[in-house]
Amino acid sequence: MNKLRIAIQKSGRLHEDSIRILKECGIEFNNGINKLKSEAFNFPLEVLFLRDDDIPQYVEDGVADIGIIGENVLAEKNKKVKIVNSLGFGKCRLSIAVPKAKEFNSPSILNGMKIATSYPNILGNYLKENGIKAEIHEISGSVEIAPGIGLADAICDLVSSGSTLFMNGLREAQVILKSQAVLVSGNNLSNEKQEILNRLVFRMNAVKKAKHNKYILLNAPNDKLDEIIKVLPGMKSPTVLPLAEEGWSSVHSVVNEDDFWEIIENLKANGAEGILVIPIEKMIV
Ligand code: PRT
Ligand code: ZN
Repeated sequence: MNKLRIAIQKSGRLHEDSIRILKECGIEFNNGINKLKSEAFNFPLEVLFLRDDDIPQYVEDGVADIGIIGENVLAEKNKKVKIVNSLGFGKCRLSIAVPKAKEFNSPSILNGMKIATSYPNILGNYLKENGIKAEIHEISGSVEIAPGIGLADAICDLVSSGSTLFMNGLREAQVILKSQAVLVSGNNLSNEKQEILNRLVFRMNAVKKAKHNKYILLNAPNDKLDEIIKVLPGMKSPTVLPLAEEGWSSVHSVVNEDDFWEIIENLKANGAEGILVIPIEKMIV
C-alpha cells in the first residue's frame, strides 16, 4: 500500500513539537534517535528525520511528500512547495537588530551598513523593497555576536524571547517576517497520497481546535440562566441539566481560549458558581 512520506527536523527546536503533533493525531512510530526514517505502525505514514534547511528541497523534489518547517526557512529557500496548514508552534520573528545605543527611526539608517545574517535572500528582498544599499554578510551561526566583534554593524536574525539580543547588547529594531511551523506539501501528490494527507490534516485540525477551546461546567441559579447562557457560546448552544437541588441547573459549554477570562468574569458576575474548566483532547466539528 502507498504511504505518505513526511520530513521533520532530526534534532533542534521543531523536532519534539513535530513528533508531538503526529502523536496527538494518534500516529505511533519510533522517534528518530540514530535513525533516518521510521514507519508508523497504525497510519500509512513514513517519517524522515532531516536537517530543517534541507526539507524544502526534499519536498520540492518529491523525495518527501510533505514536511514540517518554519516559515522562515520556507521563505529563505523559495522552493516550489505549498503551505497546507499552520501548526501554532516554533513561533518567532526574523528581525533587524542594532547595537543598543544606536538610533533606529527608519530603515534608511541601514544604508551603508554591514549586516550579518543567515537569511541573505529574505534580507536582500527587504533591503531592495526599501531602497536600501547595505552589505549583506552571510554567516551560518552565532549571528548575534557579529557586531560585538566588529564583524558587522547590525544583524538580521531570529528572535523569540529577545534574551539573546539583550545579552549581546543588541536591540530589536524592525521585524521583517513573522514565522511559525507549517505543514508543507509538494505540488504533485498522487490521488492516493492526497487522500492520506487530507486525513492527516483533518486530525491536525481537530487537535488544534481542541487546544484552543476548553470545556466548562458550572452551577447556575435558574433565575439567572438566561443571562448566563447569553455569555456562553457553546458549539451549538450550552447544555442545561437540572441539579438535584431545586432551583439550580448545571450548565456545560465550550469556550474559546482567546476570550476565556472575560467569559469567566462575566459568568461569576451573573451568579455562576462551582465553575470547572477541563481541557479538551480532540474536537471534531
Ligand atoms: O540542525 P538544523 O539545521 O535542523 O537546525 P537549526 O539549528 O537550523 O534550527 P533550530 O533547531 O535552531 O531552529 C529550527 C526552527 O525553529 C527555526 O527555523 C525557526 O523556525 C524556529 N525557531 C523558533 C527558532 C527560534 N524560535 C529561535 N529563537 N530558531 C532559532 N532561534 C534562535 C535564534 O537564531 C537566536 O539565536 O534562538 C536565539 C534567539 O532566541 P531568544 O529567545 O533569545 O530571542
Ligand atoms: Zn537548520
